[in-house]
Amino acid sequence: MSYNPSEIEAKWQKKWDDEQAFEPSDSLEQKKKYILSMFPFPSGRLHMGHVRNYAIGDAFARYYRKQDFNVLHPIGWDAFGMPAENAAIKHGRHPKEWTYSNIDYMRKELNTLGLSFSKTREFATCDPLYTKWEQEFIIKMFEEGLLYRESTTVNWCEECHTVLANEQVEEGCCWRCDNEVQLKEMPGYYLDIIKYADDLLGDLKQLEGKWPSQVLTMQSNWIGKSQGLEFEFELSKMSKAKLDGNFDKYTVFTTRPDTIYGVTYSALAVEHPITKYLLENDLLDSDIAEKIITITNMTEIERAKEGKEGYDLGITVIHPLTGKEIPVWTANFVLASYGGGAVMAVPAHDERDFEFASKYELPIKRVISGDELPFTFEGVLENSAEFTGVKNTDAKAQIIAHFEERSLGKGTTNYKLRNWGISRQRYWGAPIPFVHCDSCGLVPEKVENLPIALPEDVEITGEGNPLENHPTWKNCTCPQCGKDAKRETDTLDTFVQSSWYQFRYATNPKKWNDVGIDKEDANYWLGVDQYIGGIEHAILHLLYARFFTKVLRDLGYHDINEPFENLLTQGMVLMDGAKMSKSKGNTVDPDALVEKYGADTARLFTLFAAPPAKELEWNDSAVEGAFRFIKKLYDRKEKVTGTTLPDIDQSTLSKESKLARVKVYEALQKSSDVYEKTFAFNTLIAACMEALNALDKQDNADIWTEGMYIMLNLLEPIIPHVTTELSEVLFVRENLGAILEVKEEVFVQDSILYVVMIGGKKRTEIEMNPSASQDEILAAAKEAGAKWLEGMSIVKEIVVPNKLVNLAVKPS
Ligand code: ANZ
Ligand code: ZN
Repeated sequence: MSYNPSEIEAKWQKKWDDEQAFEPSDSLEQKKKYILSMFPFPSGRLHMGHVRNYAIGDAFARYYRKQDFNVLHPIGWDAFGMPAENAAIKHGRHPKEWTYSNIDYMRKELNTLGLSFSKTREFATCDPLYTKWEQEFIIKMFEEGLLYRESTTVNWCEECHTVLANEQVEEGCCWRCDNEVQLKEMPGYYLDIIKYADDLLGDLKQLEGKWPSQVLTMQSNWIGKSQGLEFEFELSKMSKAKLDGNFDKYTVFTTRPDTIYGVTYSALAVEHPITKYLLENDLLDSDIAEKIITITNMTEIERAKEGKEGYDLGITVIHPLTGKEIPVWTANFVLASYGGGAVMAVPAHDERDFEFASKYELPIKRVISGDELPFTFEGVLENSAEFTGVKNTDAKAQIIAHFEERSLGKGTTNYKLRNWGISRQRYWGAPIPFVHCDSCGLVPEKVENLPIALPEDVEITGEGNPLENHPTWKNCTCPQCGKDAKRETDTLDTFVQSSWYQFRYATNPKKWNDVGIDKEDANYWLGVDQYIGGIEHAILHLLYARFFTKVLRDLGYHDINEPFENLLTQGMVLMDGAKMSKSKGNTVDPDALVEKYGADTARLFTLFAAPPAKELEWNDSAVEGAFRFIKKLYDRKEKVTGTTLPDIDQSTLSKESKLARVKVYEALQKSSDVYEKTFAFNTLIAACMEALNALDKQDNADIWTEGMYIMLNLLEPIIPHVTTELSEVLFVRENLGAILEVKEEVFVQDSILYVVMIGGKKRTEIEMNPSASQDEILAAAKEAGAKWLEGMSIVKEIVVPNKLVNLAVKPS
């Protein structure tokens, strides 16, 4: 019978389904592995990126199951979000109907890949039962002061009609639709992630060697911790008067307190309250006011592209140490949202301040000795009163202490990280469970009323927030005083759902009605032993999920510090060097691939064609090659004569059989390293291919039996259908799965093959006893190569142990 993947795969998929073969045990005693591939968004169809992600995850899950671990390998759906609403607008489908029908379709597609997922733990994040617990967490966070509502300038995408988190703005454009992002003042809900900045930064240490270092660096830069001095600039008398007594002083943050005596001007953000006051009260020249407003309307990215630009605000401040008067400007490079939105400028020692001072002819004062200006290196202070002569690296702490002693300022830490804006003005999301009451203000919904579900009868037009436009949904009573009140119509950012799903899977589904996260289950299953997903989530999802883990820990839901113990970031799937995407029309449909070659081929190809972290280039002939290998493996079942591992006497074997055995055991030896350390599945597969070729060059039935037994074991996590089928047909199944032992005797060689190179060319081979000396090897090589040495004299002799002899020659 020839290899028929569709028959074999259907048979085993049904069997696995019927037996519920991949449910973890309820017992929390056994050694465990939690293997998690990032869950998919139910866009409608699987793409090759999914196949790769899930093939990698499944290989881990099946490998550890074979080693008798209790394995949790779940799947679910990241199911809220914009595309569902776009489908509603474009095709008139209800987001809920669109989402759940996509899930049904994609679940079938996943099934045809033979992935060993737990079926009882599957959920979609739009399930009301999931929303219910998420809303509870949100309320708890509010009660703990970690969540607040505030009106601020936000990133607004007009195309998506919603606010975006800073993390979702890429080069000034919306990460989803690429539309240019605008700044807009509006109220929203924020999570105080800055409160956890130090914890998030510090714990990156624990992940070293377990996460790609590039991801750790990106997270650390994103958090962007810097230490320095915070102090206040007092406004001059004249300036206070100009500002009608509304302002006395403002705060600045500097990482270079050592340069304090070199301050020659100060600059405020265009959004700074003082700049605003001057603008709004007509205290600036109209042409300057106009230019400032132009800057206000630009995004940070646009401002950066413009080059340094600023305007004298006509006010001054007093230098805190010298008492000198300093001009105050507004400048487009000062960010409103960082360090108080104001800076002390030191043109002599900062590139940016130097450029600005040069452009506007502001004074430049050197306070660190050195050569050219700006001088941005370490050195000794000058022109700095009692600190003159101190090394600038030492002066930092001394000047901070000086400020602190005189209550002029304090040493502080600042973060680039902004608090996480979680409000979205969209329908297809989890409602933020708050109520606006005229008497009580902002009131959280009562926990017993959760979930606050979405209304189904909505009109989705793309104009405005459908919840806001719904005629009745937002009318409610205040949970506190019982008077008429209005429900919040913002919904949660979908990244909130993916921040805690790892805990939901870990919670035994028998408890899903009663708890969001079961503490004992969570403590047993987490951290995730192997997390697999795209590098595009290096900041967003991974930072939020780490943050949620810490918050939920502090709220008492579990005792885990880090959610994802080990992280593998898979590379992209490319076609002709470009990312596969619908818009480029260069996608390969996994369904068609599975239909033509079978799931095992699809899986083998994705794991063989490249190491998992590298990009994977689509290649038709590699797919063919994967298929041929599986077919050959299948066809060799005839060679197997025993039903279990035979006893083999190494001394009776032919040279070819010994070599085949070496190749088989080399593959076996590789296996645990590949699954547990290097993840280089491609090398394990290549080793199996070599072993099969070597087996083909000999005819010992025991060697075939042993070789097939071992290879079926090694390949089962990668191509589970055909290997399980063959194991069932050929072997006593119970034995398969036991940890195989590497037999060292196999590698003891009675002779070593040396390639003999003469004059740079491979000429012949010699077989040497492993104990042969260098001289003996050289002598044998010269004898075997005699005819190529005729008329030549040897100028150099090299013996590479266990490999080759190289004789360099010239005509004699
Ligand atoms: C004076 C100075 C002198 C500075 C010098 C640097 C070099 P990081 O490391 O990124 O935290 N700064 C402070 N607030 C700012 C804002 N809202 N927008 C733009 N720039 C701001 O950078 C902190 C430094 O960036 C601060 O130290 C401040 O300039 C500037 F030779 O103060 B520095
Ligand atoms: Zn009330």
